[in-house]
Amino acid sequence: MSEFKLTTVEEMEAATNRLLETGAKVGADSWQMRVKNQTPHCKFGEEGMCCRICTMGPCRITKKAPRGICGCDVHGIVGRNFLRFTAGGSATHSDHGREICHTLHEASADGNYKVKDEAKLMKLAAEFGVETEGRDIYDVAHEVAEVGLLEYGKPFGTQVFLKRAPEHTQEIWKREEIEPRAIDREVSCSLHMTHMGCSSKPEALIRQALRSGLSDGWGGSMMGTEFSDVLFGTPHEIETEANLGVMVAENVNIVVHGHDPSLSEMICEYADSPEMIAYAKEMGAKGITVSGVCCTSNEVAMRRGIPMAGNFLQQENVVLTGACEAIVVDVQCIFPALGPLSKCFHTKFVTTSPIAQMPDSDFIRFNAHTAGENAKAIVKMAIENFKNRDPELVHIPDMKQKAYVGFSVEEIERKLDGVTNSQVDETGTMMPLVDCVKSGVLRGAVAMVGCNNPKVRPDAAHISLMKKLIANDIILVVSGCSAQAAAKAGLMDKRAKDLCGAGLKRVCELADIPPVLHMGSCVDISRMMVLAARIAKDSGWNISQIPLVGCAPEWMSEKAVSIGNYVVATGIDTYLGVEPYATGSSEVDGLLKGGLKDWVEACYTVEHDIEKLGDLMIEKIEEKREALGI
Ligand code: MSK
Repeated sequence: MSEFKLTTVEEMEAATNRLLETGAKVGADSWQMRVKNQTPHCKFGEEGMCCRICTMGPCRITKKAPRGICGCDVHGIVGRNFLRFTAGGSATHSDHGREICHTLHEASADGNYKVKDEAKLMKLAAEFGVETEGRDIYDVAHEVAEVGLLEYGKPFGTQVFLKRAPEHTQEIWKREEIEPRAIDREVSCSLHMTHMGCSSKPEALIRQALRSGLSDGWGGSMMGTEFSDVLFGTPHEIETEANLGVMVAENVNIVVHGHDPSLSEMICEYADSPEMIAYAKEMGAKGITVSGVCCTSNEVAMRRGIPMAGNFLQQENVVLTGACEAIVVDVQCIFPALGPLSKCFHTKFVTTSPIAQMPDSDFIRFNAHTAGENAKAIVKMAIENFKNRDPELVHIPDMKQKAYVGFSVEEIERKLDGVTNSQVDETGTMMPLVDCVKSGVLRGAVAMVGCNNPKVRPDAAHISLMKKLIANDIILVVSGCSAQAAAKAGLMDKRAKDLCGAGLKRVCELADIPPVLHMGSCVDISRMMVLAARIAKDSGWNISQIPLVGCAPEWMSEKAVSIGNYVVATGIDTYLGVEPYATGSSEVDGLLKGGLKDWVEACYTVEHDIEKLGDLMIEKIEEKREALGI
């Protein structure tokens, strides 16, 4: 076995710089250049103090002008902006979940989509009160999908998945009046509350921000995760690779990007077919390589072992290799820059969703009925584009790491059973993990999630924090672009155990896991909520007592704020490396960074110094241990 060495951020940056040289040759724009043009950023925007929700303004709050034209003060303006930001994220995740529900509703024994995980479907049916006895599996699937879809607009009651939370958490949600009702209602209500002349009281706005976030994490996102598992299989440990070196110069390279696995699953299926491989050979390539960017990549990596070319701020790099025949996108986190950039190369930029339509792209409208044809057309298009490459421009950085991914809650449970002698009942238990934490073999856990953001040196915060935490016997569960940062660095290679403290190293050896566990895409943070709930139930602790914190050191999107809100509202203290647009109001900022504790037993901490951010998380974990007397 070759000697194991992490890939450093410096090495990744050098690879990017080399690609940018190619970009300069063909006159390509890049995010690195656009950041320069956009800084310094508008201070009013950064602090959340600009109001443009009616046409009397826009109003900006200054010492001289402490109120907008309607009389709203800075606290109301910042609070409203924060709530709108959350609603945007909640809507986005939840609509993704809804699309998956529709796909399940279309599934049939002889159709494009089938039920892959029947056991999970049956579990969901029981949870949703759907009769299964003597029924055809697809009848059950369709009814389960319908119940899921009704969660978006049901006139009465609260989200069905809330019952998965421990009673204590459910009581808090009820007491604080933040139990999410219908998913769409919470988004609508947020927009209503922030309309001109409605709420301007920070407490009311932030309470609704938590509620809207919860409708995502314990509603729409959870639906997205569960239904994806039914359709495409619940992830289990699988080996893959990460970083740009997964692209293969001699092959047709297709890169899938976005979030919804429905199309990418089909593309993987066709790209692997003997017919398409033969066609690629006919066109002069050796074969076909599908790799991914962002969360579509996480989805297909977790279920199929499809390699991960990169994360959010690497999306332009895949085109800059000059070896990308097609970058195929679905929804979310896609740079519109990919259109003009692809025009500098032979790359086809293929948009597929009416929700994410962009200039300079080939739009192939994808839907569940035509999924097979769509995927086949896209794979063929990429193959036929191979001959258009300019060999002079081809450069794929020789950089990749091995990664073990696929740690769903079910897989973590299975793996951790090997660690201690706890009895496993038929429904499984988290006791082995709890025992490790109690004994101090593991000090605790960090759920690290989120994006890249040019405000933070890309990937540096994720990787340095992970290294610090595992060295302190703190296990990581990760998702989204944070997961890809870990994989690119090599932290999902099982040999990374040698970078851990003695306790975590032992756990990694016994359970045969890497110290950083890939739990999936952005919607899969709902898996982390289920994991926390399971640990709480099995240990008898409240979620807020578990030596567990959340962290998003490089976050950038509205979805991340929605996530942060549901993680905090679930009782998990959350640490950020980038400020939300809320510092303009001492009242809103104070609530987020402290006041929320009185409502939901957790709050946010923001620290730009990444070293300090790590120290603060370790301190919090130790504080929680002490409070538990362990
Ligand atoms: S893809 S939301 S940049 S994690 Fe889910 Fe990455 Fe953030 Fe998009």
